[in-house]
Amino acid sequence: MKRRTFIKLSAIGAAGMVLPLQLEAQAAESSLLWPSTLITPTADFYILQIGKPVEINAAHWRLAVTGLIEKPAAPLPLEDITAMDAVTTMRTLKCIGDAFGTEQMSNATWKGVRLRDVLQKFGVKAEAKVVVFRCADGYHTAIPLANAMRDETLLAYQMNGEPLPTEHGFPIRLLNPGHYGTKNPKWIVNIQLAVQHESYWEKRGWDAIAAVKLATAIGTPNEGEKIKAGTTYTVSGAAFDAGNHGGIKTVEVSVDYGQTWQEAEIWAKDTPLAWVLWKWEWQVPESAEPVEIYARATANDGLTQDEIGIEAEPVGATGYHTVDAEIVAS
Ligand SMILES: Nc1nc2c(c(=O)[nH]1)N[C@H]1C(S)=C(S)[C@@H](COP(=O)(O)O)O[C@H]1N2
Ligand SMILES: [Mo]
Repeated sequence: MKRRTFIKLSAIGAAGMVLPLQLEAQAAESSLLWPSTLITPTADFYILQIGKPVEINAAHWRLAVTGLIEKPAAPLPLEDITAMDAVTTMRTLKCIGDAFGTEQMSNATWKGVRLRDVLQKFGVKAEAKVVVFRCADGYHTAIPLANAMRDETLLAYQMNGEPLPTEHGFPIRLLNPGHYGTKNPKWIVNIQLAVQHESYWEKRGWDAIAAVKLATAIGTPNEGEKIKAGTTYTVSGAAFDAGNHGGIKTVEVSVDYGQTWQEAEIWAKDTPLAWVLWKWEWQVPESAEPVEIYARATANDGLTQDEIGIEAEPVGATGYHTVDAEIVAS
């Protein structure tokens, strides 16, 4: 979707959305920001998979748990999963292939059960090292058993208060904290305990662990945007570390090629497993000239993003997001 269409849709979506309390005050003025809401409306949430989304009939769907388990049992119908203790939480997903500015990053509120609770029904054998997810579209991916057992690792069946939409993995998808989209499989039909597994994207050269890297995205201005000289312009965006560096501490913006940095205001945040949204009021100079906007984040563990970046393939991009804009006479 093109950025401009996206902004319009977000603004419409935001009007009908229930915002967390601390955001209500900002909502009115935030329509010129991107992202403009902490929670991405479901209709605007990015969608990515190897083929077409799979339409699954919940009545016929079952979740099989197989492999190195102690207590083989019949596959679980959806009702058995939704009857378990549930967790509701905010979680941002980001694609490992997301070069800055491509917007393959969105945030939602999800409801689901702990993967650990499901695995414990079947008993995990001591020799199991990985958990393999096989999906209805032929996708398959594995995560280390230690990740699977984390408190925050969920099998989600709701997104933003509704059953998971087809595009996002109905009836069940994995939410694997700290890891890029590749490790958050949709349309799961089989969970297998195993010693090792080579996943779909690993076979094609991408990283097996896929830990999210500290990253900052500039949402406004757009690439090539014309900004009026002498006005106040709000530079805005999102920053995310998926909790891998203790969460985002500060975001800074530079309009002089990184010589000086100005601290942005973090105007919306929730858990470290969700992005933070930031904005910075820029007193645009009087002179018409090209300008390059840089943004970078510092995490709570002290790590600051580096100017020297790496390409997304194979482990996920690092470096600053930079946007070329133009100051024009008003
Ligand atoms: N079954 C299945 N799950 C999948 C994929 C896929 O191709 N098939 N793609 C993964 C990738 S690469 C990403 S970035 C996320 C995107 O999730 P979303 O479409 O809900 O945003 O789904 C992940 N889960
Ligand atoms: Mo992805």
